[in-house]
Amino acid sequence: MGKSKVLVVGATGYIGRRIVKASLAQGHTTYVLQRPEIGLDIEKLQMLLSFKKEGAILVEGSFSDHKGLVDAVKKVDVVICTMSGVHFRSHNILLQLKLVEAIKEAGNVKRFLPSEFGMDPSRMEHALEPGNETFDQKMVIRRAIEDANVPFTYVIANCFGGYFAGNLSQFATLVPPRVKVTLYGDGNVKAIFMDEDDVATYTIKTIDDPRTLNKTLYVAPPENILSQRQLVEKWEKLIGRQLEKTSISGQDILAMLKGTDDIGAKAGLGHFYHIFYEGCLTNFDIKEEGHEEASKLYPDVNYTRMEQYLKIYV
Ligand code: NDP
Ligand code: GFR
Repeated sequence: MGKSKVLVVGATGYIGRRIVKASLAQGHTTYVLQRPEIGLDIEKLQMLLSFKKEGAILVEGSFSDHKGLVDAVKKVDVVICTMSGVHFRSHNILLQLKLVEAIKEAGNVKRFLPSEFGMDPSRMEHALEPGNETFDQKMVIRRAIEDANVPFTYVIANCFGGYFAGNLSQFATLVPPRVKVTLYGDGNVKAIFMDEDDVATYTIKTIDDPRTLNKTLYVAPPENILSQRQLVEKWEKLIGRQLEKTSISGQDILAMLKGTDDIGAKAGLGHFYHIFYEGCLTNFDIKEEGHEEASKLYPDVNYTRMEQYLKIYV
């Protein structure tokens, strides 16, 4: 049986574009949803045309056109959705319900990967508002998938390097500090930092793997399970000097969350709190819960370590 044909929905997005690239690189016939709603967004159109140059097939479709979605889904075996899920960008996770409906009606899809790619929402029932919204909505999508008996894999990608490693996990910036760094508590809580291209590679690796059918795939390679302090040490080695370190308490973060009206900042602060004070990414055993870890299933992937990932920021 040949490689699955793939449809990527949300293809011009931050992780979506990387998943299109990985799907093509791994030899899958790759369809990309071209939404008429992008209108005059020339960057999106140009990116879609660049995918076409790389061999992808553009297929018109819109969340507001059920039949069009069904027709698009009927062309493939696997559907991957990378719908945005962050407050300071458009926030449309629930639109995926229309995709689930289309997949259910089409009846041909062997695997659906909904837009997860972050923390495991099934472990975030206690999450702080308003960041909890993303997790609650992802759970609504999971229930719709499972109620419709749509085969699935949930990909838990932990922390994208671009949002959490390049900045040494500093809040409200995407670049690393060069003089002083703020640690969350003692900076020793373990998190998991991932190169986004590796997340895409593992995602495509898993779509035809029976071991992850109707399972959660955690992307948690051992050498990328690091504390913030360990991440800072890698940066200090790269720049050849120590940073001055200050510490912020969990209570201070919660006070900052309470003290701002910016919904994106509130959501982000909540996520940072769960990750760097509660250790929500590493305070459980993946195997015990019957799930799989990507670097164990696909040891041939030479995943990017954070000392490599940080080099571009020097
Ligand atoms: P983006 O913000 O890049 O958006 C992805 C795509 O969503 C867009 O390109 C667009 O698709 C589609 N989209 C957005 N609004 C609409 C709409 N109104 N109608 C139809 N489509 C829409 O998403 P990210 O890549 O940042 O996030 C993807 C997933 O990754 C989310 O689940 C998010 O929670 C998670 N994430 C995880 C992070 C981590 O650190 N682990 C960090 C950031 C996100 P199109 O290309 O068709 O225009
Ligand atoms: C780690 O898992 C996730 C991370 C997730 O499941 C969903 C969303 C995230 C990211 C968000 C992506 O945009 O966590 C925080 C947020 C990114 C963010 C970073 C938000 C506000 C900030 O000030 C910020 O500073 C780097």
